[in-house]
Amino acid sequence: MRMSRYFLPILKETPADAQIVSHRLMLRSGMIRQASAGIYSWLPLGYRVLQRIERIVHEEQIRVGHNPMLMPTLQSADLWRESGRYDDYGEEMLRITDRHGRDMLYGPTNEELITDIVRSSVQSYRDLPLTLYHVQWKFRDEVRPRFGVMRGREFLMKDGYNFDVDRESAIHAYNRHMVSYLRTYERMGLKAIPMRAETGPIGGDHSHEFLVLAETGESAVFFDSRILDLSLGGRDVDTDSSEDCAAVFEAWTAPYARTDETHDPAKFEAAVPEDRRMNSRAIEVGQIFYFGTKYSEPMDARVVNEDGDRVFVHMGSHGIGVSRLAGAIIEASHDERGIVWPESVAPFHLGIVNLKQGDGDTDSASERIFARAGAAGLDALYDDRNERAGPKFATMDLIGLPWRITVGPRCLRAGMVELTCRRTGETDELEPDAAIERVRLSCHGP
Ligand code: 5CA
Repeated sequence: MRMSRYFLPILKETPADAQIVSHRLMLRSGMIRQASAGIYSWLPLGYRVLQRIERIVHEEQIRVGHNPMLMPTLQSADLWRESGRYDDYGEEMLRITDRHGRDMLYGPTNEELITDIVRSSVQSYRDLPLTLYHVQWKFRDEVRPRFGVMRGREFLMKDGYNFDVDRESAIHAYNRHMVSYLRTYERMGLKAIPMRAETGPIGGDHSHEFLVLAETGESAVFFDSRILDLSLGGRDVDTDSSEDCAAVFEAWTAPYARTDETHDPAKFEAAVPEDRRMNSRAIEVGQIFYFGTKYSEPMDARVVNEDGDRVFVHMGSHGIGVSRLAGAIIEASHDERGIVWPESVAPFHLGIVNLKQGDGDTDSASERIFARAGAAGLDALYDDRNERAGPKFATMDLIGLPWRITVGPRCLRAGMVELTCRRTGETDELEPDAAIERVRLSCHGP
């Protein structure tokens, strides 16, 4: 992409109403624009990030055998009356009436709709276990939408639903989701800690939230510092094995880790030596639930089990805050100059800065690097504007691309360009092809 053709409405001033750094940086870098309270347009730069986050979520879901699909944003109120949640959900639900006077709603979540789909087509235990998911916009009429995309009214969520013949199988699904979520967040460069949680309007008695530590987070958290040493790394967990998934669950839930909603100070002190007791603020980037037959009973979703009995299916649901993650990643990764994107979710892998636009040599060298980067499978943003070096560098630093190749007349005379790493600030002089190869290796591996 050429900067001269790109819609990148950078703000010079820090927006006064943005209280936290991710919100400020998303507005300043032209990633999002508020449409109304808690509702945002995703401008080209932000949309790229959102798509990359979504893609990682899909890849990790598909990797463990979950079925991607897409349900609508608008739902009929009838299904929600069946489960009893139409009245229970309260003012957070946006209720709509269509021209025929039928009650509709903008989905805040999809337990009812998916249960309806599954109950009408799945009759036997042989069709289970089954996990279906989608990534779709949700609407919750939050009393206090704030912090930009962190607590929006309209937001993008991955929500998934497992259907199992009994509790044992559903617990495997729960633990498998824990493995898959840990992998998902690790790929985004985040340390997300599972913490025992309340279940709220989704229901059930078994739930964990995933929290990313950040000073600006909405949750207060209390945990054993040992949990910070845990990492799945590249470790291959066999997610078809309930033992392997249970082992990950045990390891990650053994150390004390709770949010203010479930925190028990006496237990904390008894379980964790003083020098390991930590408390912090954190952002909730996902939550998993096991709620047994809470929906299948009122909605009569049953299958015939091995003994020939018609039993209610056991269910759980699982959510990842896809749009919230864009903010959470910035909270976890920025400096005084702007965003520092992890390579896995960066809107472009690299920026190319031409220091002397209009000069035959720097122009042709920059064009060549731009073409080579594309051929190497790298997304590059080429700053081909007739601007001074200072503002060009400031823009690249603000939007936080992991790598920058600077093409200037002095270096070029020696056949070299500068390669700068956004995270470390380190700069090396290299031949153009070597610079591209270094970026390619870093972003895509050998
Ligand atoms: N049905 C279940 C799981 S599919 C569910 O709705 N879970 S949830 O309520 O916990 O939401 C899942 C994730 O969506 C949360 O962990 C959070 O990361 C994100 N989320 C929830 N509310 C908002 C909001 N107002 N703005 C942005 N993200 C949100």
